Amino acid sequence: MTNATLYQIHGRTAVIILNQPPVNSLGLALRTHLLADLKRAEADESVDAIVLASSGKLFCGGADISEFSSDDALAEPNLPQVCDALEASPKLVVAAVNGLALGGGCELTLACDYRIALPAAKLGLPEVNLGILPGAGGTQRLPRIGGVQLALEMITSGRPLGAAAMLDAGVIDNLYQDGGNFIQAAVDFAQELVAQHKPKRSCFEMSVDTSNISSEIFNEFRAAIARRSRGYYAPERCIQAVEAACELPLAEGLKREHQLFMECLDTPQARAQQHLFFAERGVAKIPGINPKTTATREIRKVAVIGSGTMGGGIAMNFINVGIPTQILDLNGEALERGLGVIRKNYEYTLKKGKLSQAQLDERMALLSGTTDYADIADVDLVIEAVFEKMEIKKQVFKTLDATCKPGAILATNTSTLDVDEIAAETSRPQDVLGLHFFSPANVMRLLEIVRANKTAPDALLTTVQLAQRIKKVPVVSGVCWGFIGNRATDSYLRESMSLILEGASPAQIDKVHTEFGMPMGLPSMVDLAGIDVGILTREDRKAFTTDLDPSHFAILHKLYAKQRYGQKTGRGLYIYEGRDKQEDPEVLELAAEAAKEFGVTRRSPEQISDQEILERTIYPIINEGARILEEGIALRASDIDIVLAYGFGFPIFRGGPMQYADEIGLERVLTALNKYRDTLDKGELWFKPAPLLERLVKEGKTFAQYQA
Ligand code: 3H9
Repeated sequence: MTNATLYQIHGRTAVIILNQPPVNSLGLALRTHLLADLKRAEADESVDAIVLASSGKLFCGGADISEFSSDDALAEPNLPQVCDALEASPKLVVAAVNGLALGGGCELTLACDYRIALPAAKLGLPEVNLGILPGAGGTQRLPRIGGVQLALEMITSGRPLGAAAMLDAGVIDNLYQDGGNFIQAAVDFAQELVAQHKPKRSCFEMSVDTSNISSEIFNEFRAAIARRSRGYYAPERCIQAVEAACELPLAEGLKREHQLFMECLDTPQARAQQHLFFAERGVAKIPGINPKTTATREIRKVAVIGSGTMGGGIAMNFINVGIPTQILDLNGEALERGLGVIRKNYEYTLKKGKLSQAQLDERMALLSGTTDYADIADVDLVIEAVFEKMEIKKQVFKTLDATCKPGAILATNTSTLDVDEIAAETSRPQDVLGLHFFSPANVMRLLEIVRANKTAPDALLTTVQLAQRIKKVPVVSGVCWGFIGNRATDSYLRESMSLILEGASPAQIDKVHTEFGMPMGLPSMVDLAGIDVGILTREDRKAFTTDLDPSHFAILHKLYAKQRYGQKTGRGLYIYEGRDKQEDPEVLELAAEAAKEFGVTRRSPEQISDQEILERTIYPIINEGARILEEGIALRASDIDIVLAYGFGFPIFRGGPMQYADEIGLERVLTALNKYRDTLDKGELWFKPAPLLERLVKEGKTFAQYQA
């Protein structure tokens, strides 16, 4: 067990070193030690300055988030008290910021008198991403030290800023670029300040400089972030806290901050966002596979089969991190086109100033194309991204089996097909798995890794770690139709379409979904993705399952027959003029026609409530999630949450469907499912509660408490 802090004396300077791996999160033990060290230094007459430093790679990851679910976060000494003590210390205190200083870590530095930093250091207040706001003085001290605009931007975006930018803003006082011993440099800096009789700089004696800001700044800021903060509770409270900093003396402002912090902390949103924080860090843990004792395979070279949008996007992930990648396409022209698209993508990023010409050249140099399988014989990983048809995929895997070196991992990017069946085409099923990227593959963070029946543990672990290297969040799924995401959301399409058949308008459904927090409603999403694409995917699914009910697809088939494919043809479930859409009476007529054909009872839109739309389209996702969990397709409920939140637009502030269900209560979900099971024509088929859901309700447990 290490000491939470280290205490050293360097001449007349006491150095307090945060020493709580992995990220120096400011739990009760660290806070207690830090405060005790501060008192010790203050009591030592031979000490005239104090340096606060870190023994790790980063300075401090902030408050211990796991304490927020108990009373420990506010147990004394709490973080606001520690920050106040640093600021009130009679001795000069210097923060030595060697790396990331986030949240409470950044707030510690703001409570010090001066800050010295390494060029790689960054300061950030990411609390808003956890559904809260900086609660240890950050909203009051940052506007005083760095100005209102900077504070608003940092606190509402949660994005950290580099040391150079913080130097320009006056938050960092000294950028140490010499490459020597940083703690010694901080000690020297502190002693220089003492020698120059520099004063302490307490925020208690500072007010926010409002001379250069418009009186409208807060409302302008509200308007500027309205789109990205739609549905979120914390961003508005962040703005109110900074507003308070401008209006109130520090002591009053800190009280207001605390009040707003507590309001945020006690919301379902804060619980949801903190749940996703830990869920994201839990996904890579695979029961039965110990990363310390399982040797992984080295991935030095990658090949992607197929040069379409998906193949190109997948390839970019690897060249972005320096892994040479070949794209294979049997059609030379398509290959050239695909390589050209990748170059254009990078040129676009260059134009936006987010990539240099040298980086672009470096990346393109790592990319090559071929039309010959013999050229990819020596790669360590192949990802097939050809047309979503089983026969074509099988042919590709037969060829890969005959061509690739032993030990190469052979992956399919299928989004729905049976990976066991694909693996069976090869003589090495232990090397076969699914890598299901989401479109656009170079942007979306989610990666479903499909573990087939015979996939070897080391092949699985290799791809999980590789996914992290290319900055994806990997979620392991078992084999079933649609894996975790497409399977869980299948009902979302089905019920939305059924509701239209029964008399709801597409706009009514869109409204309920966007109010729930989805980026767009299902009908708009269908039009954007393309009705033709939806129809083709359904044709493929027929090979995998037998229980399909054709009625809910009837309306889409009718639109497809009229070549109304959605936004791209100007008509789908809506009529489009550019991006503007209008309701189309013809769609309602087609729905009535389809309802008649399938014997579906129609109701007027007024008879279909928002509550019914919400329950019928969202609760079945939870129900299917329960089945996915019970069957062991997902390793834990939080993995399903990550897939839905990162890959399917489930609102982050709801934490994914399983967390949402835990929050509103599983009994409520079960009662609603039973109601629709008993009252709808197809109720028995589509609303039968999952046995796991029934069991958890009976036991009074949540999905989070479920252990397989
Ligand atoms: C706050 O400060 C509130 C205050 O304003 C007011 C209070 C009154 N707490 O991400 P990694 C764990 S709110 C607890 O894989 P990396 C993490 O779960 C806080 N645990 O490493 C993981 O555990 P495990 C504001 C934390 O190098 C391990 O550490 N701060 C915390 O890729 C390694 O994490 C933030 O929002 C924490 N604060 O990235 C920063 N941080 O090994 C949140 C990490 O068991 N943290 N853990 O899975 C991060 O953004 C990243 O973790 C960080 C390191 C960039 C620091």
